Amino acid sequence: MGAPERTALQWPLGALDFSPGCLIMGVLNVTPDSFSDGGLYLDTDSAVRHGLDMAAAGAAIIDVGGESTRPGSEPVSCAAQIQRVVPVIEALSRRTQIPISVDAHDAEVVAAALNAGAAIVNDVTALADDRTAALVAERQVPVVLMHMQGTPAVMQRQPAYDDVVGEVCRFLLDRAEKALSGGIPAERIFIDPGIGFGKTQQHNLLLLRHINRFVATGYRVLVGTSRKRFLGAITGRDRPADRVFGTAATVALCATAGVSVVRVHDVAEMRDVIAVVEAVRSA
Ligand code: PMM
Repeated sequence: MGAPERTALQWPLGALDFSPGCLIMGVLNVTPDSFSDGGLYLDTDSAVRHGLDMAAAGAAIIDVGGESTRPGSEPVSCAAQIQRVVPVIEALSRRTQIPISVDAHDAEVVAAALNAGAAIVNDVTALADDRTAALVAERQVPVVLMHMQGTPAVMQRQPAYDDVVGEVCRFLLDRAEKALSGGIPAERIFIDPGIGFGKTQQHNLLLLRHINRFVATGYRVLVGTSRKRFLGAITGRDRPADRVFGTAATVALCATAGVSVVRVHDVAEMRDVIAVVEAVRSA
């Protein structure tokens, strides 16, 4: 397969137009402990305000999560995740036209989020739970399949691969195959190499360097590098909020390579980065 076509994706609950190029998914973590925005949007009002601000700044999707997946983090109960994300998704989906995704993998949380108005499932376990896969198929929503080695609690202890790009690509193609056979059409499947999820510095860099291999699968690719630790290791910036320019470099690389969506915290800044890349690409 070649690169995915830059056309519109439509489904019963929403639409995304890829013709302008790479789209932005704005990160909205309703958690006390996410590495960058943890604790900032724990109350519904401030979370909704931030979501609307990101939409106004140019986000095409708002990604709402109720469980931190930072290295070393422990799972959060479904009930707690639901309590965090449902009021935010309900309010946001009433107040903005853009699709809301839920960053969750448990079927119970995903079902509650879809009932509250979410229109995309962002699953960092790549549909490990068959019940979640069945829900995605039944509700006819797009899904992000992300690669992770291990679980957040242990994933950074000793990440190991013989060929990180080949193995991550193979895993994502296998999961995409499984999704297809479960009734999810190819155009609704996004694949994501999972930067920082069970990867060393070198693994992250190799995945980005060869991101074109993922684009060449024909599936739409989503990449999340925003403010992550590997950028701090390169730039010497300890505070996630100081990693915006580092993030910008990766967003420029991804947009140039034909990545369909970048998941970022700094929406206005990355919108400019992408606008310039796309202007050059289409000159
Ligand atoms: N990264 C985080 C959380 N969810 N989902 C996808 N699809 N890809 C990612 O890279 C990803 C994700 C961790 O970052 P956060 O704490 O800023 O949400």
